Amino acid sequence: MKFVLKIFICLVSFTMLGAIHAADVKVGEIMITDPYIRALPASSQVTSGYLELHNEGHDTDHLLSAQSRQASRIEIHEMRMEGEVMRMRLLPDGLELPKGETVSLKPGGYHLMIFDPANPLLPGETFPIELQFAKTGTISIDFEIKDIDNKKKDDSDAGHHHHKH
Ligand SMILES: [Cu+2]
Repeated sequence: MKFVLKIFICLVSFTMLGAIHAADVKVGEIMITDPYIRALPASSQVTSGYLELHNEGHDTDHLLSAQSRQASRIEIHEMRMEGEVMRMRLLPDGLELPKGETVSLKPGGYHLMIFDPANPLLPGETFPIELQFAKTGTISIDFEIKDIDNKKKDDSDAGHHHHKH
């Protein structure tokens, strides 16, 4: 089953709060907005990645997996409340991307779990991740490294600190 993937990349930069924001990227029918990972101290062995995926096509697509040449592995995770406990779990089948809808990977919800990222993760630099989609194929994205803990001290994503593998 071979096919030639025609890639149309549309770069749209825009400003937010006066700063240059990460570019949107469109490949096939998938629009990717604001891809970033969490900057962490050099001793950290795991961090998380976030982005928005908008499926502009007429069919459901799936984010199946992700990897990076700068990490030992990447998993697709879900974080949610079970009773009063915030829990995180691996989504072995990835994420469904219904047609016409936006699926957000964000702190406290879906995220990419990045194991053994190459250090240091310096804010303002980028981190390459390849995303595999069922229909769209592979998309390579440079995720911006952001020091989000400095901006949101009481981030509800703190459950990551208890995450062990
Ligand atoms: Cu996780």
